Amino acid sequence: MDLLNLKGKNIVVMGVANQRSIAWGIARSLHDAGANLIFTYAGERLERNVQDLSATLEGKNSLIVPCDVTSDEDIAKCFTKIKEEVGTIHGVAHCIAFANKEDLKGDFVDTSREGFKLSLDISAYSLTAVAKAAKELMTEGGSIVTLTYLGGERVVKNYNLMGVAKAALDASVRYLANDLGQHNIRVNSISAGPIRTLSAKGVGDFNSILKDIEEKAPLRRNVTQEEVGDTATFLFSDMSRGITGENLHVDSGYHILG
Ligand code: NDP
Ligand code: N5H
Repeated sequence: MDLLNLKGKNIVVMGVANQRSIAWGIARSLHDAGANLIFTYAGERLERNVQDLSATLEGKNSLIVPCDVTSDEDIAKCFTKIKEEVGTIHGVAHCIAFANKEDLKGDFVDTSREGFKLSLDISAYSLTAVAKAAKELMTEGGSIVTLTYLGGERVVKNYNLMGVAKAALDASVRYLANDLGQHNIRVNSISAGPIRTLSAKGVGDFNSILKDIEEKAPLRRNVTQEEVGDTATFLFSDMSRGITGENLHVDSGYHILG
């Protein structure tokens, strides 16, 4: 019996920058479950990365579409192209966030208006803009999954502006779940433990953050892209059909600690 029921389902994966991306972990897990993947990327410099990575997946070539989520025009064009190519979609993995480097250190109180606007636009508002466009293509129901971090629930050193952006994202998940449930579209998030990706690069203290998890988290180890990917596959699958507006922590249990 195929409990996942993902074979041939069209899932849009947004936010593959390279092979370390959490989005790539999600893509591989969904591919193994038999889903048909559509990739979106922002910067032109990353188009080649996404092409090369998607070519490593067996089977037919994936559709790859540009989408800078700060642009309404890009989002509209992107989902129009996807509609032309595949018609119906069944899921979207939203793996996108950004904050200026200077807003990820020092005091949160020093955050600028422009930095705040940019980070909240890319990291939080984009989920709503994407959900609205995706809803039109989810004619058979669907599942939307985004990625969040513990720093949106409590103060985590240096996460600063991103913590406020994730809090907005987390609330957006609940309001979107409430709006879209009547169309059989579910909206959930995964709160991932720290994973060394391009975004995490250059973040001071990352090694000590990973070490702290190894010492204190209930599972006494860090999590991997594969583990987050498999949880996303669960959230896209029929196995999670009764779950919406939820945040699942894939963090070795670290969030339960006081
Ligand atoms: P990556 O650097 O691999 O991915 C971040 C992605 O965001 C990139 O593909 C980047 O594309 C994309 N992005 C940034 N700005 C835009 C934009 N304007 N339009 C479209 N895409 C954009 O890092 P991760 O895999 O770590 O990050 C994925 C998600 O996981 C993020 O939401 C992050 O907050 C979350 N997360 C990460 C954790 C970690 O420890 N790594 C822990 C918990 C959550 P481009 O470079 O083309 O702009
Ligand atoms: C407590 C921490 C460590 C400190 C905070 C890190 C926050 C990182 C998230 C944001 C999204 C990183 C970011 O925007 C970096 C950019 O300023 C510079 N990088 C880039 O532009 C690269 C090239 C592109 C690909 O990156 C993006 N985002 O476009 C949190 C960590 C323990 C966990 C973590 C790393 C969480 C998270 O949300 O990613």
